Amino acid sequence: MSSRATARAATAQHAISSGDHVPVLIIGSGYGGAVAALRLTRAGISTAMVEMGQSWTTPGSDGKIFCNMLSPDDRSYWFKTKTEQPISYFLGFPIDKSISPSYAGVLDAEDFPAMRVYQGRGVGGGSLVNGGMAVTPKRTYFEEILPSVNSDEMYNTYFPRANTGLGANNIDQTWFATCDCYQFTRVSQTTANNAGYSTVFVPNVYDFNYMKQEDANQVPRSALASEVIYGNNYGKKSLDKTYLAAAAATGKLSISPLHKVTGIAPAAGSGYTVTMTQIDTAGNTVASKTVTADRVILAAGSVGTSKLLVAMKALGKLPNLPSAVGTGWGNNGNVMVGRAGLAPTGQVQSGMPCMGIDNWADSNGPVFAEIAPVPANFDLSINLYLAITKNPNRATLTFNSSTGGVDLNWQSAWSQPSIDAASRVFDAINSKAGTIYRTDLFGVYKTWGDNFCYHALGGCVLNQATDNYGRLPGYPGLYVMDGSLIPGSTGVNPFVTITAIAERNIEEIIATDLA
Ligand code: FAE
Repeated sequence: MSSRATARAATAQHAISSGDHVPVLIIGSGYGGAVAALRLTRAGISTAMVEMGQSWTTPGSDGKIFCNMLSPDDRSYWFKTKTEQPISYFLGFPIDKSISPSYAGVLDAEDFPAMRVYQGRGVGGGSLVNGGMAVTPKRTYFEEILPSVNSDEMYNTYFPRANTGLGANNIDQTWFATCDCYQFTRVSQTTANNAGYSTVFVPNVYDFNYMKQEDANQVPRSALASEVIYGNNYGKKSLDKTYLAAAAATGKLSISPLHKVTGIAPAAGSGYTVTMTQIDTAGNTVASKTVTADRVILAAGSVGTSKLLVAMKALGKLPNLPSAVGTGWGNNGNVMVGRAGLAPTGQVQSGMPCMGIDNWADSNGPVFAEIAPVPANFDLSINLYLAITKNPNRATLTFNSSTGGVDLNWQSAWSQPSIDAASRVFDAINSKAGTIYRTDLFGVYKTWGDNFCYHALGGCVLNQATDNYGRLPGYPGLYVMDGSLIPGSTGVNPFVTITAIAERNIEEIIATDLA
């Protein structure tokens, strides 16, 4: 433990210093931040990035940077002493495990009263922990959710640019048809197709050629070794290997990990004063810093950016922010569900999903259901799904003056439209296949995982809380560039949408504001 902490701390040696003045400061290193960093640095602009999580570059005592899902240790969670797994029960019994010490782990499970929001923490944000599914939204739905955005430009230029930058690739369908590690997907596919639902292959940023080599025992295993939500040691093209690596190669990017921004206010004259706390991996405060920046890009994710802006408005630091800041938050209609499958689903399951059940065209309740693995390393004959639904409910983030924190008012009952839509699909599949729901994975006799989400979106919606390119009105040089711009739903897994919108917005901002 101590050798790992020491080695990792060394990666922060280029940390931003108190009193520094920088041309551009990016808060957060997920998709929006990484795109901004690459395009700004390629335009010759020196850019400083601060990230509350650590830089995941140094192996621990086991020789691995990340732990796997079967043996979670302190690296798994952001300052917890017990895992908070999405599937936290099995056969009705709690299966979360103790982890210690409390540590700056890679996955945060941030709890609000009726919603747990999973988020990545570290240089690379959510790309470190996600399933890598790189899905371009359906054009008609994109036009519905973001009507102010020119969809010709998006589908001709920015979605292709995003997919290239992210390194999205497609599975070899011949290999898919026979490999053991996607047996669970084939079982789901067959039962869905038999019930009349179509299934689609989806691209992923995990290198499928690497996965094939894993399968052939030619390289160390990652996707086939139960590595996903606590990080992948090999194979995945997370942002630190794509956008951020390319930005760093310009020599114009500095990244300060373990720096959490706590305040933003206009500086005397122009620009912004940004306050931040530097911590060590045990959570101790190392330094409190104040820097100034000509321009600040908030890329702290839907929850992170919304919390900062809502608090700054309420505390009078950015009092003129629009009232739409903090509104329009949604969970992309996420609900999780398991089926007890009749056919064996395979002992070794790839952690990277490659297929979805596409029932989005159903006007009674659109569903796009990711066929998710259960990487338990033995055959449980479970079919698991993360269903993305068109849930109209939206929550608001508000400042709580008694706690000093920001609340999210999502209500449990608001997940019902998601459950209704997903049940239509899975009731039909179960009925045709003669299978049943698992009721033991999300609680005791609880069928739906409806109190957590992977896809937090909104809170600072494009063309509502910002202008049509992410500029915050009344505050020149202050921008939003992440999932908070997307109005609570995008109909598929969201990071391609976030990346493409960031590509579009930063191009306009560089051309217009920084020329
Ligand atoms: P994000 O990637 O969350 O980056 C924000 C960064 O800002 C984080 O690194 C934070 O630590 C940092 N930060 C926050 N507050 C502060 C602060 N005050 N000071 C400094 N730094 C701060 O934001 N999406 C897909 O498209 N496909 C998938 O297969 C998929 N699977 C997922 C699986 C899991 C388990 C999870 C949790 C998410 C998954 N997602 C998936 C969602 C996806 O990762 C998420 O939408 C994006 O990461 C959001 O990108 P942002 O740039 O908005």
